[in-house]
Amino acid sequence: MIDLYTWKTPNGRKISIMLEETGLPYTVHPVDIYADAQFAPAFLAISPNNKIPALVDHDTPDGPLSIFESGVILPYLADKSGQFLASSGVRRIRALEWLNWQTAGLGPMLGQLGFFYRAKEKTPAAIERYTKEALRLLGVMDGQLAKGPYLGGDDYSIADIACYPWVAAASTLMAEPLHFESKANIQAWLARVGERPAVKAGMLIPA
Ligand SMILES: N[C@@H](CCC(=O)N[C@@H](CS)C(=O)NCC(=O)O)C(=O)O
Repeated sequence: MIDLYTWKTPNGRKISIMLEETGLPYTVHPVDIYADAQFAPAFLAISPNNKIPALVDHDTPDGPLSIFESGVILPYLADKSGQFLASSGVRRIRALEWLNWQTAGLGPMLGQLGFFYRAKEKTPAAIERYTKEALRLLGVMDGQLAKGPYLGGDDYSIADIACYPWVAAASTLMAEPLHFESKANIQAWLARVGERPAVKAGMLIPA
């Protein structure tokens, strides 16, 4: 059994989508980051950087294993289930490239843009900087999706699972400044990924 520690954010939903996709049994433990639950000592013992998502896998040969950082949790669950990441070769490398592109680039940049975009006190230089970088990243993504249906190529993978909750949120909350209307390949990918039952279910966790 897996214990998932998560909240209603794109980073959290990457893992609930993955768990829904794999069919691995899991229990959800909501960590209300707006009430500072991420600073509770019991949670910090699992996730010392005080961020969701994190999990504990109780079903390993060496006893319970805790993992934080979605960029590590996703390949772990893929390898454990044998799904959504090739075990070796070029398909594995391509999926891991785009997974890292999300965790190191797209996620942090959209996160910063969202913060400054919604802030009551406007900081034009910050909005300009993060809008420019988000547009660049989404342009790269649209170009990649012109070459194949999924980020890693022909196969749906953990790279798509990592990107989906972020891009779905941005396309709803910041459609205009990020010019989603001109990103046909991303729009088609959003529809393709978004219609998967496991994605629909994972996006609603925690309720
Ligand atoms: N690099 C981390 C980012 C996780 C992250 O930023 N989580 C946010 C919610 S989306 C969080 O827990 N914030 C709470 C805090 O910073 O105190 C990952 O990919 O897992």
